[in-house]
Parts: sequence; C-alpha cells; structure tokens
Amino acid sequence: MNIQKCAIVGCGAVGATAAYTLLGSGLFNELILIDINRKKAEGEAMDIGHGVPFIHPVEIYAGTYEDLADAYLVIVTAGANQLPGESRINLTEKNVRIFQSIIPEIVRYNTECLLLIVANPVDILTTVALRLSGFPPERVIGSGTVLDSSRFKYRLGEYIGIDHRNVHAFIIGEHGDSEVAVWSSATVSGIAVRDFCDELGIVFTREQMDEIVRDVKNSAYEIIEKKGATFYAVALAIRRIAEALIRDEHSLLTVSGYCSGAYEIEDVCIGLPMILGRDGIENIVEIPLNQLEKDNLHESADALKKVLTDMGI
Ligand code: 6V0
Repeated sequence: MNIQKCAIVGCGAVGATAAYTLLGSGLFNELILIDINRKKAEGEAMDIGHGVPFIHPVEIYAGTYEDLADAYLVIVTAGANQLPGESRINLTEKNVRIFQSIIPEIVRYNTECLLLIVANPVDILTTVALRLSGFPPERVIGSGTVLDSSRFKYRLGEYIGIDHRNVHAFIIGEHGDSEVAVWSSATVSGIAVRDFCDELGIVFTREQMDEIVRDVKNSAYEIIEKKGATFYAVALAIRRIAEALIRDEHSLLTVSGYCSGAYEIEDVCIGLPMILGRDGIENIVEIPLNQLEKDNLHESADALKKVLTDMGI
C-alpha cells in the first residue's frame, strides 16, 4: 500500500475541488482522477497539475481503475448532484446505481484501501459501499456530518463573535434533513455555550438556537439555490478527514460509519463522533445526549434504515 497515493472517483465540482485542495495539503504525492467522462478527468488533471510548480511535486493524472492497485485512499464523489429543491434522499436511486458500477471496479484492483464516500445521500451510499465492497467497517468511511458540524461551528462562532475554532459542537445523524444538533455538549473552549453567552451578555434563548440550527440545515439548499452546487467547504472537510487518516491523528470527527449497537443503533452507516487513524475508524465515541437528542438521533437512523428497506438494500 502506498500511503501517499490517493484516488478520486468523480471529477465534478466536488471531486475537482477536493483534488485541488489535496494538492496543496502536502498529504499525497500521487493523485489519480477517474471519471466516466474521461475528458473531464484529463482536463481537471491538466488544469490542477499546471499549479504543481507553485507548490511541491505531486503527480496528478487521469487514470483508470487499474491505477488504484496500491492507493491508500479512494475518495468517491461520483454521482448525480442535488437539483434545486431536491432532497438528498431523492438522489438515492440514481446514485446507488452508479455505486453498483463503481465499487466493484475499485475492489477488483484494490482490496486494502480506505474508501471515503462523499456522494449523496452519503449515509445510504456509505452503507451501500460497505455491502458492495465486503470491506471491514473500519475501512468504509462516509464524510457524514463533518461539513454540517463545521457549518454549526461557523454559525455559532459568527453569532457569539468568537473564533470558530474555539467552538466545539457536533451535528450527528443523517447528513441531511433529519440531522441532530447536539446542544447539550456544545461549548466555547469547554464553557457551555449558554454560560459563555451569559458571561458576555449575549442574548441566547431557544429562539436563537432554533434559528442557528435552521440556518445550518438549510445552508446546502440555500447555496445550491444561489450558485448551483456546494463544493469548497466539503473539499476542506475531505482534506481534514484525509489528514486525520494519513497522519494517524486519532482525531474525533463526525464521519459516517457502520453502527452495530453504539447509541443503540443497528446495521446502518450514520454520522457520529468517531476516532480516525491510519487504519480508518478506530472507535465510535458515545457522547452524552439528552433525551430529545437521543430520540432525534434514533428517528434519523430509522429514516435512513427505511430508505434502505424501501429500496430493498
Ligand atoms: P457533479 O459536478 O455533477 O460531478 C459528478 C461527477 O461524477 C461528474 O463529473 C460525472 O461525470 C461523474 N460520474 C457520474 N457517474 C460516474 C461513474 N459511473 N463513474 C465515474 N464518474 C461518474 O456533482 P458534484 O461534484 O457537485 O457532487 C458530487 C456528489 O457529492 C453529489 O452526490 C453531491 O450531492 C455530493 N456532495 C456531498 C457533500 C457532503 O457533505 N457529503 C457536499 C456536497 C456535495
């Protein structure tokens, strides 16, 4: 396995931006771009590659599945995109079919890599990738609610007027409409958000909390309505996950991984705080939740399982 070799399957807005972001990260020295539209992959590899002399040596090229043979990380961003007003769940059928063609091709040439699933609906497709690949659960990782947690921190930091990096707060559950904001453990550098706001004389009631969560949940729809797609922040989320994996950081991130009993959730991939290291998911961490958060998380898991059952997956 070549730890510095990464592949991206799907070179649309998300895949190409992720490639560009990874190029600057210094994490990999070989990046393979694969797309059903070969010309698109070639064009992106050329465009991004021409920036290499400004950064550091990275071999970036349009490849085939055969080139994946010893890649450490395979990122899957191939799929139809969310149309304005379309829920992520509506994308499911189209993207499951795409995965049925992609995942067996990856496995044909590489049975040892880590799979990072980004295409939506990401929790469903991570579950599908897990089943199609036959990989152990720790090696099939979805981007989950990593982006949503970042949006939550961003919005909270903006409201409080504090460095977003001092905000520690999770969004868990489905990456989508049923996701759950974990207010009960949200802090500013260890101080409960409400106490922090009281200290600074900032109004912080249920109304503000609801508005912040509404903004977080609607942000993808709003961006898609305004510019057609979201790709910058998710590319940084991909970079952050890749960094935690390749550097063996043991970082806690709300990726989507296979749940078989944690949080009393069975047999589905869902976004939860998980520790990531070189070999993938090391642990699912059960953070304390209040009763409402628990109920909402179970509803979210049930919603995902219903989609899988309805589709006969
Ligand atoms: P896009 O710009 O339409 O790109 C999709 C790419 O996939 C295109 O280049 C296609 O040619 C390619 N493709 C389609 N079928 C195949 C196939 N069988 N094999 C190889 N390549 C194929 O979409 P965009 O890049 O904007 O989005 C990609 C996916 O990411 C979508 O499902 C989005 O919903 C999802 N996102 C996930 C996010 C997350 O947080 N998990 C965030 C944003 C977008």
